[in-house]
Amino acid sequence: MIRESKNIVLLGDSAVGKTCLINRFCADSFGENYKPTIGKNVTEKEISMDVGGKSYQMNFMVWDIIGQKGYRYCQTTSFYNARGVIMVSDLTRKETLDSIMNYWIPLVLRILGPVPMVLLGNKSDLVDECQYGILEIENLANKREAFGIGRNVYVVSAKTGDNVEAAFNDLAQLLVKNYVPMKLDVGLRLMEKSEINTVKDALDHIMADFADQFGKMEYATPFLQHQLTISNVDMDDPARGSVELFIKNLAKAEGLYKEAFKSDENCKKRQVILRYAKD
Ligand SMILES: Nc1nc2c(ncn2[C@@H]2O[C@H](COP(=O)(O)OP(=O)(O)OP(=O)(O)O)[C@@H](O)[C@H]2O)c(=O)[nH]1
Ligand SMILES: [Mg+2]
Repeated sequence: MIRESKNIVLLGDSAVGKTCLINRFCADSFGENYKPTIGKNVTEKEISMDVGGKSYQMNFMVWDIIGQKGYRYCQTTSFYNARGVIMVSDLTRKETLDSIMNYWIPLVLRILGPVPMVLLGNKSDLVDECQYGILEIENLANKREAFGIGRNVYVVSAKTGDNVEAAFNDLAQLLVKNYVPMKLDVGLRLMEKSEINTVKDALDHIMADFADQFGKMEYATPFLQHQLTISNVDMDDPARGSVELFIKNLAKAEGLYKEAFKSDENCKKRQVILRYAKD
């Protein structure tokens, strides 16, 4: 018996069903209520399998991260040492397939390189609403040679559970069969001043900076979540006033475990970042 432990991450636009797929795979459950993921959550799952006549016990650490576009720096800090990727699109919204190519794959290539990957079209239970099928996902997967190892595609449903286990197991097999060296040169590089155009960019930068100082995004997530809620921040379209309040509330929370001067300094730095935003 060979024991392995691997970090994998699910990526894809908001509301494609990443959290539901993880709940289905790890806990065999499903909920209709949509609660956007902010920051990062980690779930563990053990799977056993045979590869090339050897039996493996794989400890999967499944990472669930913020899917909203525009939070590139939070996304980067959340998945930069993952070893495999599950790319998720929503069969009822064609634009979620397009953004795999336009947004998610370029981000993965930059941060991780060509790691093992499977591509999913989720919500296959909504038969009448599907805008595309497995062929379109296959076409995408075959488009560029270099963007991932494997690139098998599945049409799945987190709701019924159809094909969910098969897809995760496929990635597990890819991870056992392929040794991919870790890219060592990537860490958090915060945005240049010129890259901060919108309040959303500034919020992205501030959250990533907070998580970086905290240690890890998964530990920072409950704090960020709470402070965003009490500051009334709308992640889709954050208002400047709410982000100002968020900065103050973060500093208050940081004051509980950091020296006062450090939380003041952070507060001032983040106010400057927000001032770069032009909208
Ligand atoms: N019918 C159907 N609905 C689904 C399926 N998977 C997810 N949903 C619904 O889609 C919505 C979004 O699901 P989530 O898993 O929260 O989406 P997400 O990708 O984690 O979204 P973010 O955290 O914002 O990035 C929820 O209302 C789910 O109930 C599915 O297979 N079939
Ligand atoms: Mg989610």
